[in-house]
Amino acid sequence: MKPYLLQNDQLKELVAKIPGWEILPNHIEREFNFGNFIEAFSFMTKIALICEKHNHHPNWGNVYSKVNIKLSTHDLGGITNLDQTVASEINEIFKN
Ligand code: H2B
Repeated sequence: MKPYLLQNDQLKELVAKIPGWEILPNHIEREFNFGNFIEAFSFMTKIALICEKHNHHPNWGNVYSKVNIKLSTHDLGGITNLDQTVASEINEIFKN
């Protein structure tokens, strides 16, 4: 998938497309809460596989049962369709 920067109208629509994610000027961000560290880390290992598949990697952090994920496309300096795709796939894993 070739990444392209999302335009203002596309960024407005993003809110509805990736529920739970905050749309900021240069990145999107969501915090996930789990019952314990093992659940949080297991979620991160699933995400790592998605990221490798898309060659697109998060800026993220984990403190015990919380996982904070920031996505942006460094190569293009903003939020792209690739960030949207990875965020959607992360939301899907979180639901299941
Ligand atoms: N991840 C993210 N989030 N943004 C990028 O621009 C990016 C990446 N670029 N992962 C990729 C790797 C690029 O640097 C390598 C060389 O393919």
